[in-house]
Amino acid sequence: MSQSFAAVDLGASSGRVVVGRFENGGLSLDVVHRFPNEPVRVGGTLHWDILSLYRGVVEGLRKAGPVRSIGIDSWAVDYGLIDASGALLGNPVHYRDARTDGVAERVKDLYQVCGLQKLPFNTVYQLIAAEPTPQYAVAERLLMIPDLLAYWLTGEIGAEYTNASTTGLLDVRTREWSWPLISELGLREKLLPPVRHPGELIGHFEGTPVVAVGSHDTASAVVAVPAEGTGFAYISCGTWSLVGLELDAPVLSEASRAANFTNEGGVDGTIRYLRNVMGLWPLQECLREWGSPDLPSLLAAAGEVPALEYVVDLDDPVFLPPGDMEARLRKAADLPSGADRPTIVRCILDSLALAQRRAVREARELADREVSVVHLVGGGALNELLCQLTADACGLPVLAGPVEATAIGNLLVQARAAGLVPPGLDAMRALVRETQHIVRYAPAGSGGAWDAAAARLGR
Ligand code: LFR
Repeated sequence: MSQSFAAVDLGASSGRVVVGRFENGGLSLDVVHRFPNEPVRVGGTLHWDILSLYRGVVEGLRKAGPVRSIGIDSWAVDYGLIDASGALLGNPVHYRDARTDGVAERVKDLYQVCGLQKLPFNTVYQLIAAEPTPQYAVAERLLMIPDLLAYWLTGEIGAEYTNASTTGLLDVRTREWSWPLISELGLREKLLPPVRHPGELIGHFEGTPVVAVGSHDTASAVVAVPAEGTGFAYISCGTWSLVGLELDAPVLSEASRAANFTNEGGVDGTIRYLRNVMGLWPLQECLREWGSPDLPSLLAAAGEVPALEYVVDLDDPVFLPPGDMEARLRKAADLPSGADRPTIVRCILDSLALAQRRAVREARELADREVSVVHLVGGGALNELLCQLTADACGLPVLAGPVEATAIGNLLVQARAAGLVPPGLDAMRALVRETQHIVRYAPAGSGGAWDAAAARLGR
């Protein structure tokens, strides 16, 4: 029987179908299809082009050939509404759209129920913004993006747990929908489908099983963090940097709420205790504005720029929306008008390393956890300058890789459901350690310059 599995992994700027082959204790990956994910602004609203994503998924699955199963993950919080006939009611709205501006401020604090960082785009705030629309009035079900794609592939409806945990409507203690909160907010209970868990069979696509994985991309990425034991922090670094710890139970203290830490649901009942740090988004936006210049030479030049001369607070929501990123950075960092692109890139990376350091430090204090190493997974692991700066800023070794953590986590959960990998996160992580390329960055310097830069930002 084939030992191959297909991971559908949708990111904010592209989607991929990755085939993973488990053989002789090894795991080999083959990216069989890549397709763009280009948001579309229509009538003043920023949407995901969900049908083009679905086409990419189906084309990729055809290219993948025969596999034992299929798993789907994507970014979190966004959803589609379907009517009683199963038809999609409009294109899903992008979490960076302005429709949620000011909504969170109108809603009571939900931390004790859902344990989530207050981000303006959490599903709950999007739903409250959508409530007055005719689409909402006739909606029968809400399906998160991976659940919507799984529905189109299989005809089956459900809400995968790790992604449901990002909605703000799931009770962080019971791990079920919080019906009291849902009715208190005046939302319709019926919208929310039954919760399903990673490893469960969803249905079939052309005869191939579709299996629930950690359908929140960050949940899958954390599965593939090649850590040993519990004394580690992780950074899942791509468009966002998700910086935090893996815990057995949520931290719901007032200090944790005030520090805006999230308790998202992980695979195998773990809690992903983390903060959303702005990540590589400002760099990606600058590169887009600059017409996609060669990144390696830009990073090499940024490496020559003096360290920490210009830093910004990347946790500032001013950097959330798309467009005009260079102008926003210049203003926030008070950059001289002659500052060139390498200086801007250096400002972004120094600021990102600082924000990551802050999140690692706060997470360990708030959760009272010893941390001796930082694992940095995802596309950011390819950025050597960022990895070194992160090690220096944190004063801890950074183990960078795997780059494909999300797809690997997706594949591992499927392989485990098929009986190819033993139970437990440790077994999956051992397999990642044995089969994937990981680079160690030792911290350099005393950390004094980072303390001073943090003090300049008042953080
Ligand atoms: C990362 C991610 C984050 C989530 C953000 C928006 O891709 O899934 O975890 O907060 O995208 O959905």
